[in-house]
Amino acid sequence: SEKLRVPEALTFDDVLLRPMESRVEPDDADVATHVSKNVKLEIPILSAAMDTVTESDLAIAMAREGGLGVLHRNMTVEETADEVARVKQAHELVIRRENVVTANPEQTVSDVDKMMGREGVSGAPVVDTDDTVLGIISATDIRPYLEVGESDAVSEAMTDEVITASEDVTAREALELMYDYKIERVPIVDEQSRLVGLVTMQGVLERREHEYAARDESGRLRAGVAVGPFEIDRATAADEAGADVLFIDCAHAHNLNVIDSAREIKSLVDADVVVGNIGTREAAQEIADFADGMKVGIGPGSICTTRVVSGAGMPQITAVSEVADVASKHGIPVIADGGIRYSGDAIKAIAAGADAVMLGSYFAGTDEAPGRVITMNGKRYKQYRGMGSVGAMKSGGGDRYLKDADEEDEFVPEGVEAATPYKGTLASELHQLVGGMKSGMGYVGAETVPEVKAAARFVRVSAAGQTEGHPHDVMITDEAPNYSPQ
Ligand code: RVP
Repeated sequence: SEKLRVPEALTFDDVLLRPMESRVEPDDADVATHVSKNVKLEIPILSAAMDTVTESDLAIAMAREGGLGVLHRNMTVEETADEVARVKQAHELVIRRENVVTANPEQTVSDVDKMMGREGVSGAPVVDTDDTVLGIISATDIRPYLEVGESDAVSEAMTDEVITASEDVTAREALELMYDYKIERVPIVDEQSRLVGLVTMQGVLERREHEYAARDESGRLRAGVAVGPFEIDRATAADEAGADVLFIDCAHAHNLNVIDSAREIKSLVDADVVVGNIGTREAAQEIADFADGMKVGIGPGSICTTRVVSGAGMPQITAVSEVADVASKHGIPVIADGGIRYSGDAIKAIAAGADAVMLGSYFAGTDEAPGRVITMNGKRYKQYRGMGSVGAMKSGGGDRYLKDADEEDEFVPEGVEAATPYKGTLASELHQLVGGMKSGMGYVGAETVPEVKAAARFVRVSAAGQTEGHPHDVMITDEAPNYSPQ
């Protein structure tokens, strides 16, 4: 029958990149990309908005490495605003006044010593009651006093010729002051010499270490936030807190009620609005007039049971390429979300037309992800669960998936709760991921993400070819950092 003349849809393991003529050395490949119309990143990687993946700690680490963390929404609107603020304020060159530890001139030296220990700082500006900077006191100033004069006043022990700078100081200028005067911290003052912030040597160095960090125009780290399709309040609160990109977080964004609401959210916020998830060209056409980005993935996630439970889904390579066909005509970036197990999958997604990729399980095992390390049978794991799992829905997973029940046994979950191997730092995981993607760029002879999208070609892989592609007929004795048998 006509109905059974069905089109074929492909996923990662069905295809390989065709090796092509190249002069591209992987080290020279440039992976910078857009995740949404107005947000460009140095690496094309996002972390999933899941409560076992992205909270502010991981989002900060992602942005420092050049990617983007998307905060999950299994929390109150106030908590979302706080989490966004934490990311935006992390690693600012100038620590703001409210976060600067200060001393007052009448305090005793031993008092200040204890306070600095408690706060984990090794120096503090000394200010009087109206915040005028009188001096600066450091552990080095204090040390001799602790032996012979610990009840002396801070005003005795402090350095009172303070080198200060104004708010518009650059990292370079601050470093020069520190070098010239052999100091480690420079108080930032207003015209009345009142303290408004502090620049520390550690802060400057940290910033230089992360030259590719994702930053907004004013130098703050970038933050992405998931918002439910009907959560106008969370969207506006996240926007006001400084979120750079809002992600409409829905399992099926080709729902016309969702699209109406997403359009309304877009009209209310300054942040870019990425709409998802979708998996077809028809869905892409429906949102092309207002979306700043399109996120693709109906059922590919490692913890996702949508395809089994609902019978619906789109294998990810086909889904990405259908959406990209439409999005590229409108200049809208595409994010491939879910199902990526290896760096090879990530570069295949880009070859199929994505501008960036989003991963959950890949990052859930890192130190920066929420949750603690658990040991089972002598191996270390971290918890990883679908946002449509019973556990996540019970703790308020929102309306991403059908949730029309109060009782646990009434939920119809579309995800599972699982554990994923413990992996160490996010930075080392990202290093492997991006390194592998650059290697792929070398094989296809493409030096940039747009070149991969335009030039890469696929070949179809048979079951025998698939087996051949993995280690075979050997017993692995030492695990590689970027490969584990599935
Ligand atoms: P993966 O990287 O394969 O672990 O997939 C992560 C993605 O899976 C998420 O970004 C999200 O789109 C999807 N997800 C999250 N929860 C669920 C679920 O419960 N079905 N799916």
